[in-house]
Amino acid sequence: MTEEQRLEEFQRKIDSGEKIEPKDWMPESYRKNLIRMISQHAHSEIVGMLPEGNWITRAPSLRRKLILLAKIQDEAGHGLYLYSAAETLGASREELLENLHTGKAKYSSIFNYPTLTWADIGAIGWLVDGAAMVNQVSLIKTSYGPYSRAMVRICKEEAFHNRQGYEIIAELCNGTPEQKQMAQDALDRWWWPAIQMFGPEDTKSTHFEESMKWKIKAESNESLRQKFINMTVPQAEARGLKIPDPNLVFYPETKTYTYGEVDWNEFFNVIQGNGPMNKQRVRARKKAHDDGKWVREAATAYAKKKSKQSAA
Ligand code: BYC
Repeated sequence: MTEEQRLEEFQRKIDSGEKIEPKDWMPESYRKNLIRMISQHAHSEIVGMLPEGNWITRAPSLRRKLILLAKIQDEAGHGLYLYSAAETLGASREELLENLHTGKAKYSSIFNYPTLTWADIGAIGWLVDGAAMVNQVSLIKTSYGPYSRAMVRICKEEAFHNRQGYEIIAELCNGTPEQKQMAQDALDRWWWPAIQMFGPEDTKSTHFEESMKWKIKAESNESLRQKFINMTVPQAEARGLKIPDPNLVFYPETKTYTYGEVDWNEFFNVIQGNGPMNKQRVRARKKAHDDGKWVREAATAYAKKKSKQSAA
C-alpha cells in the first residue's frame, strides 16, 4: 500500500467507528498527538494527588480520612493506566516523567491552585472530578483502543469521587452559617478554574481539527464545557449556593445556560507555569519521584531475578 492508501484506510476505520490498536498502522502525528494528550492526562492524575494529599491528616473524621485516602489511591491507579496506555504507543515512562519534571509537559491547569480549607476538598470532588468525568465519559468514544478502555474504569471511579465531593459540600451547607460560607467561598474560588479545565475556546484550540478528524476527542472543548455548566448549576442551586457568574442565564427551550466571559489570560498564564502553585507542585512531584527511587530499583531487581529464575 502507498502512504496515501494507508491514510485512506486509516480514516475509513476511524469513520466507521473501529478502534485503532497498538500494532495497527497509524500516522505519526496521530501517535504524537495521542502521546501528548494521554501523558498530560496521566500527569494530571498524579499531580492531582498533591493538593488532596495535603488534607489526609486534617480530614475532619475517620470516615472522611478513609474516603480521601481511597480517592487519592484511585488517582494513582488512573495515572498507571494512562502511562501504560501511552507506553503502547512507544513512549517510555522515564521520558514522560522527565518531561513533567522539567516543565516540558503540561498537566491540568486546575492543580495550580491552593486548597485553603476542607471545603476545597469538597469542591475538588464536586467540580474538578465532575468536570473530569464529563470530559472522560466523552473520551470513552476516543478512537484509540487502550485509551478508551482505560476511560471506562476511570469514569466509574470518578463518579464515586464526584459524589463524595458533593456530599462534603452538601453537609457543609446543612451546617452552621460559617460552614455554609466555607462551601460558598470554595465554590467562588474553584468555579472559574473548573470552567477553564476544558481548554481554550474551539477557535483557539490548536489540536481541535486533527483531534476531531481522527476522533482522538469525541467532542469539542466548548461543547463539554457547556454540558458541565448545565449539569452543575442546578446542583449548586439545590444547596442554596450561588455560582460566581452574574451572566448565567437559563434558556428553558434548550435547557442551557449562557455564561460570562472566561479569563483566558489567567488560563494561559497558569499553563505557562505561572499559576499560584505551579512551582510547589512540580517540586513536590519531583521529590516524591526521587524519594521513590529505591522502590523502583528494588522492584526492577526483583523482576529481573524472577525472570532469570523462570528462564533457568
Ligand atoms: N490544563 O488544543 P487544545 C483529573 C493546553 S485530572 C493545561 O484545546 P487539547 C483529576 C493543551 O495541552 C483530568 N493545559 O488541547 C485528577 C495545548 O497545549 P500543548 C485531566 C491545557 O489537548 C486528580 C493547548 O492548551 N483530564 O481527572 O485538544 C484529582 C491548546 O489546547 C488545558 C484530562 O487530561 C488545561 N486544562 O484539549 C481529581 C483529559 N487545556 O499540549 C481529578 C484528557 C488545554 O499543545 N485531555 N491545555 O502544549 C483532554 O481532553 C484535552 O487534552 C483537553 C485539552 C480538553 C484538556
